[in-house]
Amino acid sequence: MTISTQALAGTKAVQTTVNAKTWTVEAAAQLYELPFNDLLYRAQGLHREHFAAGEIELVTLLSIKTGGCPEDCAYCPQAARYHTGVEAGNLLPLAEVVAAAEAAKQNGATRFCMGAAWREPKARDIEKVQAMVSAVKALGLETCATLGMLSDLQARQLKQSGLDYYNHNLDTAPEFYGKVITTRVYQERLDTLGHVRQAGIKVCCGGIVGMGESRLQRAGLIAQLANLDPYPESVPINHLVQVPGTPLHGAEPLDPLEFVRTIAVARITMPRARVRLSAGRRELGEAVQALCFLAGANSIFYGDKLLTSGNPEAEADRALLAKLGLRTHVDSGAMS
Ligand code: SAM
Ligand code: DTB
Ligand code: SF4
Repeated sequence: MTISTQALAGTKAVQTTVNAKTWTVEAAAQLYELPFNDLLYRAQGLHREHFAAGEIELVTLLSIKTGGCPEDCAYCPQAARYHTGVEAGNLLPLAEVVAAAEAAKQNGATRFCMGAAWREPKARDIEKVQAMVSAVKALGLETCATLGMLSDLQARQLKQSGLDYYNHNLDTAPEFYGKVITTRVYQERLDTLGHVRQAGIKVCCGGIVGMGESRLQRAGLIAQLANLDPYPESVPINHLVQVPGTPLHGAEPLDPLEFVRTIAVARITMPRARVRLSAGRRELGEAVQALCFLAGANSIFYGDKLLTSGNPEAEADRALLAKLGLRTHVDSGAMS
């Protein structure tokens, strides 16, 4: 179904395809071109149609296997080939993961995401991660993992142990992808997402902006995500964290308002998804984050650390949410 929408009074008409399944890159790019206030107004309106206004989900990350990764993702401090000062470690023991999950729950997180710096897990790794997933789930937390590429069998094994979400990002538009990663192709990412979906695990899939891509390529990423059928339940939008030693360190910084626009376009094209304001919040500052919430972001990574890099202190985040009159997922009793 294609609907012609008069964007807002006083602005030019914008032809928007609202077929839940098809967003052309051009239609996503047209949203980016809207006057800033009109874009945010529209995103906030849609947000309120589908979610309780002012309710934010808190997700805590834990790196269960840090560094030493064989891949060449140009943004990533955990790739073995770059000299970033991140030391390679082994898979954490189960007890350490459970202790971190208990602390996250205590602090108010509702979802716990376990990340590993792997290209793909080995069979023996999956067994260990399965035990972690079951133990975290038993604490009453939603479970998420991000372990690299997954086979069909591995996805089913993770589902069996109680995995609710799997995070695997498309990262950027297909046209820009080869400038960022050469050790695996776009289609392999789509294949993993297919295995996850097929296994009945909810999909967490987003990308990174600020890597030197064009606006059209940002629109291309969002269109790819929105055209996944169905689109992801969770959409993490990362602002590149520039880490010394990675090839993308020193990239031209993105205008923060362009980041806000990206959140708004994600909200409009994927109205029922949890849009997560992800990496890079420390660098964005409070005012830009407030605009992101206005643009429809309703989830954050919560806790003093992302995987290897810094995140705002949990206490500072609680203060920010209070200052903005935002409630957490737990306060509002919602679990989706
Ligand atoms: N190794 C697995 C993989 O690549 O799928 C899982 C972990 S990986 C660190 C998860 C995601 O974190 C990446 O796909 C990327 O989107 C994001 N990420 C990594 N480094 C980042 C950085 N410096 N800035 C922003 N996002 C980053
Ligand atoms: C996602 O989209 N962002 C998170 C999570 N999924 C795994 C990771 C951000 C990593 C930032 C760099 C680091 O801390 O190493
Ligand atoms: Fe490895 Fe994942 Fe980092 Fe790429 S993003 S280098 S796959 S840990």
